[in-house]
Amino acid sequence: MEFDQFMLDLTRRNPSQPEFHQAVREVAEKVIPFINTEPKYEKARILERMTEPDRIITFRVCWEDDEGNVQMNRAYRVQFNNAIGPYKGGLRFDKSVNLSILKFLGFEQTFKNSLTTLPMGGAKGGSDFNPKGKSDAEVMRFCQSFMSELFRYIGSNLDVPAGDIGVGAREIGYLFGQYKRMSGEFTGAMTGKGLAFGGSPVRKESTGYGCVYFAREMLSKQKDGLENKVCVISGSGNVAQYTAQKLIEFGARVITLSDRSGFIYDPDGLTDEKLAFVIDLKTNKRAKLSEYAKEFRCDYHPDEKPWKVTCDIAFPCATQNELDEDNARTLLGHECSVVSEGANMPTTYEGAKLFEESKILYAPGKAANAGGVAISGLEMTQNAMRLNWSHEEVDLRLQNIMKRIHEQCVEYGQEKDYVNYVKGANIAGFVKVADAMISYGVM
Ligand code: NDP
Ligand code: 2IT
Repeated sequence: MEFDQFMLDLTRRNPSQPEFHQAVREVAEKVIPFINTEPKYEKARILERMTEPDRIITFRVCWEDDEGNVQMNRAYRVQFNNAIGPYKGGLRFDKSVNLSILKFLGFEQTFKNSLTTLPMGGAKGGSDFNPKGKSDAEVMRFCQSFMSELFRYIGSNLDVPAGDIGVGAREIGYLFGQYKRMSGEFTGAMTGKGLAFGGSPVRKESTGYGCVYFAREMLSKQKDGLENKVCVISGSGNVAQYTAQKLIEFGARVITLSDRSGFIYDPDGLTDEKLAFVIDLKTNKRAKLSEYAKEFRCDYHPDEKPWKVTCDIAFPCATQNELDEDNARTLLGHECSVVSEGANMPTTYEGAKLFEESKILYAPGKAANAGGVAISGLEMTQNAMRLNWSHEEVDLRLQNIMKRIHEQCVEYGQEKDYVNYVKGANIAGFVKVADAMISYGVM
């Protein structure tokens, strides 16, 4: 199988989808050399089949704003692959949402879910609805209208959505409430639910905690740890908040957070108290991070990203392509030696190449942020059993899952003098899905 020809065919078949091309390129680069040593995958054309979604559902969402104006958005569910379990993946509400972004996310999700060791296929969905500045009532009407259409395509054994950018506890509540009403049943057809209605302990914290647990695994293989490490985090939403919380608990120093309007630089480091302020500011007040700089008298850098700040470890936890080649070069120049991606594909193709070539500990999102969907998988398990585990039990399972993901990356990514985590994650994620697809024959 030839990489250039494969990518040419893919880009021809999917024009104007740069994020999707980028996600496939990063996988294909690692998986094609592997396929060339295992002829059964090429014969069954597994990679071609894995890069074509099972189906894409797209629909109109109409809703009324508080002034009585009719508003319209476009929404999607990309059901990418259900070879190893029901479709599973988040919903994103952001003005930037388009098919290229959701296809990249659904494709990544298939590999990530395979790595969790749990039985989940890959999917992603969302809408170009922009929740910024909307009232709770407007968000509720949008969510109800969105789910009135989506409900017929999801279900606890079919497709189980969850949150992502712009979809947090508030939105999941409205969406699940409408699902329950439309379907006439209470089933675990969504995850990230509130603890009062079938949610799992630790789900809210799981992506961030998992991302830190993964960094701990990488460091511990080098006989190192997180204590006293200086950490730069981007984002200040769900993933960034709980990445920061776990780092503080482990004795690391978190000196930045960011949002769309800039970043804060707090050289003393965040504390639990400062973090509680951030969580309230971003989750309840939905305000800007500049308020933090005012409250705690630290530097605020408007319209900038935090990558110029000297650190030992970087945790990009905001969005795709937020860390480019120049940023990567700056980080490496400052001797940053660990990058653990909380966001999905936060590093550009060129930036990721630099990290790989430098042989630092570089964990791609599909490995490092898999803790979120892993606990979603455990939420499904608990819903099916109709009982709930304790916080401690779920957290322990999360730590074990991140350990197993790390082991799989090492198994497939060990090179002579270092572990190539990108290679390891891509091949390990591929093998399980590919073998299942081969078992089913041609379909
Ligand atoms: P949230 O909506 O809770 O937070 C997103 C954060 O990123 C906010 O601080 C937001 O800024 C910032 N951000 C979003 N878009 C941009 C942009 N274009 N430029 C700069 N900053 C931006 O989302 P999550 O924390 O849930 O998701 C963050 C990332 O993690 C995403 O890549 C997501 O796909 C990934 N992820 C999430 C999981 C989860 O369980 N939630 C699981 C695995 C991965 P502002 O506050 O200004 O809006
Ligand atoms: O990107 C992701 O893994 C998520 N947004 C979480 C998906 C999920 O189903 O919990």
